[in-house]
Amino acid sequence: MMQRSVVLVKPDGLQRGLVGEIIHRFERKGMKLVGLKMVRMTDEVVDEWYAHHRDKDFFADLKGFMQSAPVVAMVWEGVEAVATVRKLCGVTAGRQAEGGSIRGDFAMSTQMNLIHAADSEETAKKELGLLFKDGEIFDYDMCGLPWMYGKQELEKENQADNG
Ligand code: FUP
Repeated sequence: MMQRSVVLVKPDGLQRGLVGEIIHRFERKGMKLVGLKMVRMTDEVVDEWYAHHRDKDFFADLKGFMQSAPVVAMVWEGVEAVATVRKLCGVTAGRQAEGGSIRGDFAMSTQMNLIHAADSEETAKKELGLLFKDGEIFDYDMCGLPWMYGKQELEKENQADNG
């Protein structure tokens, strides 16, 4: 199975009308959308999601922000999806993010940086478990796949599955 990454369009992205723009970027890149939903993040989910930030001085603000409107949660699949998605997002601090990245093009802030992306395959699995149920992740053939990757790249993924 190809790697999966979890992405959230945060409340600022929803409020600013950037949901379509953000989805479009991953689509154009050639990634496969396998899960998509709108959710309000509960206390429990935010605490787990940002467990590594729970002691930071910005945590209360971050939590309030993440719960200030729904988020749009997505799961994107592709070869090395986690790193690829992070690259498209740009670095955390919007003002420092490179032009051409989502944050670089649309964000001025570190907190209001429009988007969350899993930082490792392990985190992606944890996040997927927090927001998606069985049956909310879809397995289907993407007709454009042979035009997104070379044969050897796809064979390598299949070998990883079988071994
Ligand atoms: P990222 O992995 O890019 O989402 O970044 P971090 O895990 O470092 O931070 C998670 C979120 O905490 C950021 F999206 C915004 C918030 N944050 C702040 O509000 N202030 C900070 O100084 C650092 C992070």
